[in-house]
Amino acid sequence: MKMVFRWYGEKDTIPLNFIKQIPGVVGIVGALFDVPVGEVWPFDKIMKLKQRVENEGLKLEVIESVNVHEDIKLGLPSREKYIDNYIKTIKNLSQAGVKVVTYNFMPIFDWLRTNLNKPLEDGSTTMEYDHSLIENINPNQLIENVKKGTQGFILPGWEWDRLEKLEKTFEMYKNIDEQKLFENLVYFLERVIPYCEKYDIKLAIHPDDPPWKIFGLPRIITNKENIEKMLKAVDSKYNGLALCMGSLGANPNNDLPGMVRHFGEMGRIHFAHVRNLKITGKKKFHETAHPTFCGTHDMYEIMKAFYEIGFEGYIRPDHGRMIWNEKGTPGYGLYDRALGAVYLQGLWEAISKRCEN
Ligand SMILES: [Mn+2]
Repeated sequence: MKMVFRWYGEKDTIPLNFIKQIPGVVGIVGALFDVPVGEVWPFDKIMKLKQRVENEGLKLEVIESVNVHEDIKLGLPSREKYIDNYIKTIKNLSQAGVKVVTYNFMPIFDWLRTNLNKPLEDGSTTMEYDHSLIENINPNQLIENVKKGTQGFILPGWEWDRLEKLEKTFEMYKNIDEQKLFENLVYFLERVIPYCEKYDIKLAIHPDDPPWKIFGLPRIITNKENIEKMLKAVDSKYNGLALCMGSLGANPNNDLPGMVRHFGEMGRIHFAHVRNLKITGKKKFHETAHPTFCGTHDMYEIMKAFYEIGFEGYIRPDHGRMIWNEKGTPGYGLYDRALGAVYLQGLWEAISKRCEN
């Protein structure tokens, strides 16, 4: 297991040398945030980021994310150009020493919350999702709420320009059901995976967050069955997973340690987000600190599953609360994620010593 930490580049409120000071963190999970979705990531820009990260004694082996252009998800003829660009980006990343590239295949929206600043009893704030609120507002209102909630900080996965054309995009998804979206994903993978094999880049899909339909849009990476179907459709170890415990864990029917064991034994988990959350109702949850007692999921059992499959990939702590008056991107402050990184390593050490003796 290699512990890594997400970093948003020069606009991040957290300096790289602070990340370096978190015990056990060996690298950052990065991206180029100024290249529009669908365009090729220039090699020199990737190298500049790599150099910057390596100057601080950290590694840049995981990218999150190279986002997939909407035309690929929609299966439009223009997808060919965007897939060609994706392949060129894969090649450039490979030449810069990157090992894993994360992406997702969620229509229009990336991860979604209804409150980015929910106060908890201890005075910290966290992100919450309540499906009943989504049912009563239109997507434009939701976007406005999210925008306000960020308090001016960057929000990963949310491209405001793109979201301005929302009605038109929704119209285009009218005839895209789960089956069609799945076919478009397979088409993309069939074109890209041979190049991932050639350039030795593991492609890792992030599950849909939350793992159910929103605003009538299809979601296809939400549970063991549909993940299995996706892995088998293009049966290469380069077609793998960025298994996010937080995303999948919002549905209490998902057996998280079981999924780690199952997909781990298939050799298809390349990257994992490990965090906790608290389910508080039907399709309602908020994020919590990482330890087991803070939320719904048993983090010991999750880490034990990773240990037992002999996991050698990358793990990062995921969304944290905002604590100690920190201001920054919701879910991506320094303090709570640093506590998470150390806690997960504590579990790992205890599990490994117990198993060895
Ligand atoms: Mn995640």
